[in-house]
Amino acid sequence: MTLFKQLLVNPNGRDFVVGDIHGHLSRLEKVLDYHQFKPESDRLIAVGDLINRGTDSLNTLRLLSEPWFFSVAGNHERMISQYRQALTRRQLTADERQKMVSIGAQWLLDAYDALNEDKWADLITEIMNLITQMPLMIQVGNGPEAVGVIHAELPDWDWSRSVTRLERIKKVKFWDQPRDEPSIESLLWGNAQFQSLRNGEQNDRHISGIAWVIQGHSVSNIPRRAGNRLWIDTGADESQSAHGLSIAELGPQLTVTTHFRDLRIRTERFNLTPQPRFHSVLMS
Ligand SMILES: [Mn+2]
Repeated sequence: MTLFKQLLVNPNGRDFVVGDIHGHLSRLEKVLDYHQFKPESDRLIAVGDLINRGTDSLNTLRLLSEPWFFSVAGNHERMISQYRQALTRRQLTADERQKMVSIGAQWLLDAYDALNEDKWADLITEIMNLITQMPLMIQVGNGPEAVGVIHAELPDWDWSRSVTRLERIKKVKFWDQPRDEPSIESLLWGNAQFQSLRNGEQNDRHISGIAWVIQGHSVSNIPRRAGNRLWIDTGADESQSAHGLSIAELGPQLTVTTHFRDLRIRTERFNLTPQPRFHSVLMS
């Protein structure tokens, strides 16, 4: 078992990729209804950060048990896993409790404080079992038409090299160990590429070896594209009407629909531009 998951092309239905849900399950359900999502044939792949801040983190996380639902892990799932021992033993320090509050994990603290020993053991075991099955990279399909899904930022400009890097780390070991794994940390936390895009820097570089890389983590009012990288976290957990939940339908074009809090809906289609054959890196 590795931290990379490959899905074959869906022969029977549609594939969607959704931005950071952060516990907003009822909003996700409305979005899926709008797109006439069919659980018997369609699939939904999430960019991670299923939990924290919203009103129903637990049942959002439980979507991982559904045959039609897949997700990479985000930094929020990672942070919870890093408190695994203290949570399981109910030995959170005051500082750790404060940290849980600050990341929006009050839902977990409430259960931690309220449940009896058996019920808490069952719940934290269930939560950790769900989190520790999550991969960090998902690839849908094969070859140049494949689409990659990650949470934050790829550690390498080549998709396959990033997969190789990831596969050096054992899944069980990654999720068991609270310490960071520097070689892949950007997958969970990286924000530099998005910042450079925001600063208006010319940066339409492509990730080679993949058609698209769809990612979340960095919040923007509308989906943002650079090269074949597409950020779709439009801030589902933010209270402002300018924010909402974005969902991309895979196909010859990417159709990205943002469902804003004030019920506005914005649809944008993205065509793949030809990928440069040579990288300027070769000149250096
Ligand atoms: Mn995140």
